[in-house]
Amino acid sequence: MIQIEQTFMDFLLEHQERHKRSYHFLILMNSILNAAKRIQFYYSTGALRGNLGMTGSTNIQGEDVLHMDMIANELVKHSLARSGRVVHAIGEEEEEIIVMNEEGGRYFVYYDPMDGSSNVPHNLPIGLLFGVAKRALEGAEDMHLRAGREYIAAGMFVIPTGTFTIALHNAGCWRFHLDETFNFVKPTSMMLPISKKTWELSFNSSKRETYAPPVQKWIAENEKKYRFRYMGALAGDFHRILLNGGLFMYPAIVNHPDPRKNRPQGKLRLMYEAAVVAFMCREAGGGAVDENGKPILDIVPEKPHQRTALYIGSKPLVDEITKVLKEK
Ligand code: AFP
Repeated sequence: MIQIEQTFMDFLLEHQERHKRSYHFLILMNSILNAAKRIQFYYSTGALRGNLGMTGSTNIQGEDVLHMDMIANELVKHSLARSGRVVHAIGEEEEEIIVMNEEGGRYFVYYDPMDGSSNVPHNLPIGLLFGVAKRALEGAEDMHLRAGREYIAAGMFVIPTGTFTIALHNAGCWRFHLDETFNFVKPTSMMLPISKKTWELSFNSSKRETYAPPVQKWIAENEKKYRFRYMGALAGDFHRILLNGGLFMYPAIVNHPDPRKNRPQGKLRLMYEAAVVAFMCREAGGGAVDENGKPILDIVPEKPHQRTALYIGSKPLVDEITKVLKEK
């Protein structure tokens, strides 16, 4: 008898039918999977095709745009539009809200098509991050920007490793792996480990002196207790935290020797970076807060590319750092 692995779409179909939900979400997720597979292909062949370089232009975030940023963004936008299920989308490379099917669309999608672009020239892991929220099906839809707690799903593809992790509202956090038939298969439930044995700390150590002194003090008192790992791509670093436990931090920059380089509002983008991993972390039994110790999922965005500080991971460590942040 041959071993036939359960695919993500099998898994999602069962989930939708178990909860007597529509097939619209399957069609949306299929479009996101198509985009991820195409990004995986372009990135894996990037060096051969000469696509790992710069375009010479800068994006809304003031960052240099890579060819792969553009390619990934085009692939995601194309797939979402083709699904016909998206009211509007917000993407890291797009200044404005991307209006798609305002009449017939059912979902809002927030995405970072190429997270960790500093790894691209080295063909090292990058991420496709996405969050999904649903429009009001009864009554008028006010098109407000959704807080993380309103998301119905959030996920990330770590490319080119072929891993896909998705969380569904009140239905857990699941990891899938790309098989030889280019299907994501073998659903594995992800829960942050209780035992501290494998816990890790992850932050940009070269910036620690620019963090708030109480945060620096907490790091100095705790860093010898845990392994340190940092790859400079949220998707990759959070991918590790989900399996090993611990704490990933991208604190506010408030103590930079050059005050113009301070970032009291944080660096990471709220809607398509922080809220995405925070939603997944909640479903995996963890927590996530901002620089004031406020739950990331409770932050109501005022603008699409709003930034935030992020402290995310195992609940006991998040509770510890929340206490420090609230007392500062
Ligand atoms: P890009 O996607 O713009 O490269 O930014 C990556 C990121 O938003 C996030 O993935 C990393 O955790 C963080 O920035 C890395 O920032 P540093 O290079 O300052 O450590």
